[in-house]
Amino acid sequence: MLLIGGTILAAGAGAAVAADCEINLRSADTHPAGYPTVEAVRWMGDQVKERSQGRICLEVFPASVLGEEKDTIEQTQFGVIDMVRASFGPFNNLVPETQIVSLPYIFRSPQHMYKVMDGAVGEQIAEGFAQHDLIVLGYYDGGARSFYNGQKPIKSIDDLKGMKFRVMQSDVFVDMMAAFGANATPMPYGEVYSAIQTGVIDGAENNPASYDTSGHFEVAKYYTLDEHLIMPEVLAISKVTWEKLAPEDQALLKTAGKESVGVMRDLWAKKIAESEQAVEKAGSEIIRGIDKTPFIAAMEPVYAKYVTTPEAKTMVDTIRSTE
Ligand code: GTR
Repeated sequence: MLLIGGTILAAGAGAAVAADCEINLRSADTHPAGYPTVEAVRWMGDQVKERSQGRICLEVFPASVLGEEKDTIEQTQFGVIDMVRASFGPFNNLVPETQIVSLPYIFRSPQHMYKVMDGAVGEQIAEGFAQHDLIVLGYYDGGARSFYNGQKPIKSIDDLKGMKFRVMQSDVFVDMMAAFGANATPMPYGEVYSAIQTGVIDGAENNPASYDTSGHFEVAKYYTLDEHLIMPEVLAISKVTWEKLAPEDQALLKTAGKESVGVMRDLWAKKIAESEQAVEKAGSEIIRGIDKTPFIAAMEPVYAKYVTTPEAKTMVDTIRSTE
């Protein structure tokens, strides 16, 4: 966001600036147009424009055009980009408060995750983000992440032994893979397709919508619904941008951001069903109904490593006792 002659303009060369807006906000997303996260922030943009009588414009830059997630997060911290929507994964090493809710099998269901993130735990994590110059506008749904690869159907935990999977750039997931008996290769999302295609890795893990829209199903046809991670995602605005806004504009963005959460979660359920159908039609084999008990049991060392402080233990207890 730039302030030029009393008008705040979007930062960056060549940014599309709507002439009639006083404030132009740019939001980054790794997903393409049509993906629920992109459409929810677009919805928010429409609301914000309408409610500000056209003073505030918010534009989503999808498909990683502003960079890979880790870079756009950093740029948002510095105020080069105003907003970012990303998984909790790439925040794990930066905002330690995000780690507990990123542990494998911590949530029983998406509804359990919503309840936790919409309560005191979500607020505590928002304070962690704020310490790193990111103001939380809402928590989105990152679905349930599962393994996929191009070699063989994974039906039990033993099938994972020795295989190489891409994970998000987070120590939690490197430890998770070791506990599963597999090898982790952390890398940006945009590099995964060719890494599988060229055999640098055997596969990756993600939710059905990402498996579909990234095209990863084309190079990794076996998708096992082990659902090891039910992940929250975040929509955050840069503190640098935030502090330049009038309190009434901050309130407007907060409200619209919060409302966009419901829009995203509604779109999500529909998208998951569509994606599962689409990849199966394209030849993917979805392995359903596996016994998750050994997968859950194998995560004990990961919990032992990350749930050490009294605060972490309290957070785990609060999550587990949330009905
Ligand atoms: C997706 C998530 C993205 C990104 C991606 C990844 O599910 O929505 O924000 O983190 O996974 O694996 O990098």
